Amino acid sequence: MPRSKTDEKTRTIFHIDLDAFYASVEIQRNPSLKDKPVIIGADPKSGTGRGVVMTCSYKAREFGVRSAMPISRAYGLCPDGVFLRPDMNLYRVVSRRVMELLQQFTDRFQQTSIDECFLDVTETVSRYETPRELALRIQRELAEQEGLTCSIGISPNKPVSKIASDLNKPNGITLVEPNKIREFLAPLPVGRISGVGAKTQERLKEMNIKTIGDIQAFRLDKLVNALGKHGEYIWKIANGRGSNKVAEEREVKSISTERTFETDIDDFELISETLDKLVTAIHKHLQKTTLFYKTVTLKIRFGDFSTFSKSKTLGIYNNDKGIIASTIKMLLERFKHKKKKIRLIGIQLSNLCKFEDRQKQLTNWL
Ligand code: TTP
Ligand code: MG
Repeated sequence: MPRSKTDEKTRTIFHIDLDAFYASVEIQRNPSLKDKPVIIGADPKSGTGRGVVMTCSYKAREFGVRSAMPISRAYGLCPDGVFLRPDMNLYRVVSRRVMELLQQFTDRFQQTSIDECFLDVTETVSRYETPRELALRIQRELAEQEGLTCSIGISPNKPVSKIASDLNKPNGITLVEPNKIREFLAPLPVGRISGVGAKTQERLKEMNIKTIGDIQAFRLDKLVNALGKHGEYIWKIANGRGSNKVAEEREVKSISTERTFETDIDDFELISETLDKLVTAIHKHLQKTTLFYKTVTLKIRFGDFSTFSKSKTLGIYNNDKGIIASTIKMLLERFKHKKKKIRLIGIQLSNLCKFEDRQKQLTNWL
């Protein structure tokens, strides 16, 4: 049976992984840390601390510090390093903004961890000279908008792109041409395949399999006999036949944006100004989608971390900026009687529907 055009088409999958993510966010927040060994994790307590390193800057890696290493060992290797406790809230907020930025390059997007995602850019690359041009553009935007760097792996499938993104860190781009996948993989150790941990590596070693090339030379049925379904999974990846399915567009339940003030404030004029900026930002985001909203929510967190939100559900779906602004103004009035200083304000649009669905609804009424 002839295969459809899209089946035949070699897909272009990007795997994007941010470099030294938590450490890079800390350097972005405090640029005086640039070029210093920055280590995020438990308190080293002058070398007696318990707990581990979560990550560290590339400068710290020059001293031999690595993720998951005991913090006391890291202190021994790099006693003059800048040791910081993690600020997970900040990393989550930055991650969300980064992922929103990356999603703009395709609607086939799949986030796989706080700092990693796949993009199927098969359609997008047709607007660029080469896939590398698109990768450079993504790196540039990330640097300009967030001051962060990332490494990008490019190939026709997810597992190979993931392996590739790790090979030229930091700020690297590694492209594997479709007809060179097997030779690219062959010299790499089996542990490079995501999902091949210490236990599987041990089993494979017993069969004299150390590199991905050794798997390529191994018979599929024998590998399945030894490792069951996992064997088939590994064999397919080794032979360039891993999955290229990047999850389809997620169903977006809400769009939100928020801002934490440098110091807690009660100046309502400044709060209104900030809200105007948030309205502009959220509306800009909305315009990039085909979504309409029905519910507008204002969130406020006071200096004591107590958090409240007030919502208004409108009579109709719409995508109007003025309505967001006036609804937010109205909701803000309800907070004015509280005489507390404000730490954070945020806006959310929810009860979303796609423009196409809305048209369908309208025609149903005709
Ligand atoms: P990674 O992407 O594995 O690491 P990284 O971004 O710090 O560095 P690289 O340049 O090599 O990609 O993980 C992303 C974040 O997840 C990392 O910044 C901190 C966190 N993390 C832990 O908390 N514990 C761990 O053991 C690892 C590996 C990561
Ligand atoms: Mg990373």
